[in-house]
Amino acid sequence: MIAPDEPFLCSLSKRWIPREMITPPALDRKQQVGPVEPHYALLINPFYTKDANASFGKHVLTPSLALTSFAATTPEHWRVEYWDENLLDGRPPFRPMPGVVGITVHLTFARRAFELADWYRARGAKVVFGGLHVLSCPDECAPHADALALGDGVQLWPRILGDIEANTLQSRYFATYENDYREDPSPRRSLLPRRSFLTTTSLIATRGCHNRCGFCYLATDGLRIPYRMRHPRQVVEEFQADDQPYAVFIDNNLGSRRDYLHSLCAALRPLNKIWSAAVTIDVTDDPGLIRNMAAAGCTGVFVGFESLSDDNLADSHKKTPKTSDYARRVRILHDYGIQVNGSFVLGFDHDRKDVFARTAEWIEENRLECATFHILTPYPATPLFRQMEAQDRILHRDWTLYDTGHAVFQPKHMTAEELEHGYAWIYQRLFSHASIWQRRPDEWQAIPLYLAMSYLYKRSNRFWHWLIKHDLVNPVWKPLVEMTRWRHLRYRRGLAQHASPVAAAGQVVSAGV
Ligand code: B12
Ligand code: SF4
Repeated sequence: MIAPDEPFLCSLSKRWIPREMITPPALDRKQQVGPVEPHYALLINPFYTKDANASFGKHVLTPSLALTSFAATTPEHWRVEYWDENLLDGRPPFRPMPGVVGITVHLTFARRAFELADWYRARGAKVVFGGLHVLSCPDECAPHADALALGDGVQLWPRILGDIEANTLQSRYFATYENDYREDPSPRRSLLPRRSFLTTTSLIATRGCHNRCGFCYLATDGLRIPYRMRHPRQVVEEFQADDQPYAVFIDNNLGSRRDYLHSLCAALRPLNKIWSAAVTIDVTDDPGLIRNMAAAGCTGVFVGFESLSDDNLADSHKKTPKTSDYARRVRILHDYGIQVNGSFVLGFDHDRKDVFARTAEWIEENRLECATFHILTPYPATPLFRQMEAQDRILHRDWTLYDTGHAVFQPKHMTAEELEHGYAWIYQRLFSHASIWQRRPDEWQAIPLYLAMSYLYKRSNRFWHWLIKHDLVNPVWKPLVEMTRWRHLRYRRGLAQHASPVAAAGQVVSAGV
């Protein structure tokens, strides 16, 4: 039992974080640049500050598909390069100077995106912005770019490049997400540095979600993303083509349409590979689906529980089972050997200072292998932002701090400092030796791999930093992933022979997206 005030009785240890994980690489104003290469497009994922409380491993688990998805529509006579500043290889290239620089912009790294854009534009490149922040705050972004892509980049990118060639570039381009998703080309993963990520196979099978929680970016004003699915065959082909043992589905909610997930599992099963995905806990309404997921290689799910208070969930308009039933539902996933990475939001209006202790206790009691925490963050142009603004509770608009690791609004039943303290405490508690041990699997055969994965993921930030710096993330993790896949294949053979769940599944990568 954790005392409700325990988080506030202890002082927290200072977490180690190297400078290059909090400060972006410098952009030299006097730098000599190369000549402009007109048909060279440089695509940049800008630097963002890492949170010392969480695992650095999270940032190299799998790449965002923002850039690779529209890169696939680049005409053949263009050369394309990808640069992720978070891989700690320094600032993006400039010799030769790209004719076009495409930058994805989220609110947390908007400031860095603007700096990069100003630097490249001053040296002759055309800069195109796209991504979530462009959708929610276009007027803030516009002064820093030659063109804004508002909406689906897959439809817009070839048009924008065509207009650049014809010298008819417009300042804003619009596209919806209502097209047939099956017609999109596969993301151009060949651009990605393969050694730098645990897996380069970020897959996306669907977009949208059957929910519209008031705090989620999907509820952004004017953003309409109907639930759209790719053909399971397309997903399977992409998984095979990237030749990795493990894939991460980056869908908002792979479980929104259960009939679809059943057919996707049927298609994935023969691959003998492993994968993880984000789903809502209502997928457990259908235990047959959970069984099919396990048989198809699902080793872990990322579940947005958000809160253990029904009142908080009702306020957010999240359609979800009662929280009193969450533990039983977690057991269904565990029974089929599926690890649960629970995502929890802290600071809702019904959260009091005991929320940290209660949440940690619940996670430990139910042996969630991994948990991810977020301080409630009102993203601009969402219903939550409007509510907070109307109540005069927004503390500031420094978007860099809207990273879910800082309190940017006035919580109802505690101070902003207490909320940040509680957030740091809960991470330290869940990453502690005692908590890792308490959450070990029942099956002793699964414990060594569980411990190896947990210690690597949760207690090795210095090692992560070293791996990232030396491009060793994939070579070092791949053997562990392979071991997990073998264990899982054995588990699946057992599952096929029994009508009820069988023990000792593969304990896998503690995916913490
Ligand atoms: C993979 C992922 C990550 C990865 C990689 C992130 C990265 N930037 O490299 C990791 C695990 C590291 C990560 C970390 C975090 N993430 Co994240 N992540 C995602 C996830 C699951 C998938 C992103 C993706 O690939 N989408 C698919 C692509 C195809 O869609 P897209 O990005 O919208 O791109 C399309 C268009 O926007 C457009 N477009 C985008 N960029 C550009 C650029 C140009 C030039 C053009 C023409 C078009 C264009 O074209 C694309 C195709 O249509 C999303 C949720 C989601 N499903 O989108 C969350 C999400 C982006 N993450 C989010 C958050 C909050 C975080 C964290 C802050 C969480 C935390 N506390 O740790 C951190 C820190 C990262 C940061 N500071 O931004 C939020 C962002 C909310 C917001 N309003 O900004 C999201 C939306 C999750 C959510 N439901 O809240 N994340
Ligand atoms: S369930 Fe998750 S992805 Fe769906 S709207 Fe709510 S927060 Fe967003």
